[in-house]
Amino acid sequence: MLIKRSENWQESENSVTSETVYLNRRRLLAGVAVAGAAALAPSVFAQRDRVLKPLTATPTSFKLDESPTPEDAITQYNNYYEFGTGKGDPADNAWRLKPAPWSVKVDGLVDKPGTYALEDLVDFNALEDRIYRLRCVEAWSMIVPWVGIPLASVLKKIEPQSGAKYVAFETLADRDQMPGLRWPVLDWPYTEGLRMDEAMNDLAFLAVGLYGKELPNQNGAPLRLVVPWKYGFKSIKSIVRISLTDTQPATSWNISAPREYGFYSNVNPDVDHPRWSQSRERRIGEFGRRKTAKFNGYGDLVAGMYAGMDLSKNY
Ligand SMILES: Nc1nc2c(c(=O)[nH]1)N[C@H]1C(S)=C(S)[C@@H](COP(=O)(O)O)O[C@H]1N2
Ligand SMILES: [Mo]
Repeated sequence: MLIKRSENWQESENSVTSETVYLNRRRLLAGVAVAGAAALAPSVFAQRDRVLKPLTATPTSFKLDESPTPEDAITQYNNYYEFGTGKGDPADNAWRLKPAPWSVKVDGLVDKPGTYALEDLVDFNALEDRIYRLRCVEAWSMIVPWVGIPLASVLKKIEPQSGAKYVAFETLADRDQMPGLRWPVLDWPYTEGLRMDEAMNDLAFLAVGLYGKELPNQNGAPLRLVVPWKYGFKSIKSIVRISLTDTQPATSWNISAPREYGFYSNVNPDVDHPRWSQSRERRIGEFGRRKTAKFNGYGDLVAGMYAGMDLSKNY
């Protein structure tokens, strides 16, 4: 029996400390730590140790009118349960992750299976800039300037067979690097999946960077999925395996709470989470709430894939 820790998930929603106050407190603590070098925690050192390399990126049409969420909010307020369930845990603990060298196992219904070095799977000369809105199931959102490549370009490289109907993804699960694995909060390794047409959609993206630099570990280095019309948990981090299947893959959140998290998880203001409304969201760094848009505002690009489906049943 899994120990359900979903209360933690609601924390940002209901806690007295808004994420703005929280971030200010983290900044302040970091400042204090730097001022008094003796008090500097090892993790603060280690976290700053990793020099993020700049990436060359080409702008595309995927831009938004809204300004990006500040970099320190994107990198200090995270969900990455392999490093702990608190929003600050990933930034504190993910220095343990070794994102290079990195390889990805490709298997299932593909003509080019094998273990690929990251650089052989992702063409680092063809990186794009994409500014996407990310909407978390906990009702907060941010605007993230990603760097990466379309998922479709990686799928073409591994040559899916005609019987392939789904793509399954797996995160690294290494207890030496990921202290959160000691707790059975989720079914490890973290797994996610997409239907083939969703995976081939122009918006589905594999990120290797943000703000023009390599991904920080806490954001899913060195390779993470970004599916902007779906709730944040579909955007699986630190991917070590991509499998093509003919049956719908199991996903970690669905296994942990099937009534609350379905396979599709499209952003939908009309379908409430059983324990809270999905009609509004708080943009990180702002007070007050905005209305949540169906498919997170990307409906013109993705709604057609769900024509004829009852999205209150296929949530
Ligand atoms: N492996 C893994 N991927 C994950 C998660 C996780 O806990 N483990 N959390 C998900 C959730 S719930 C969200 S909202 C996003 C958060 O991404 P961010 O921390 O880069 O904002 O990552 C998703 N990907
Ligand atoms: Mo999330």
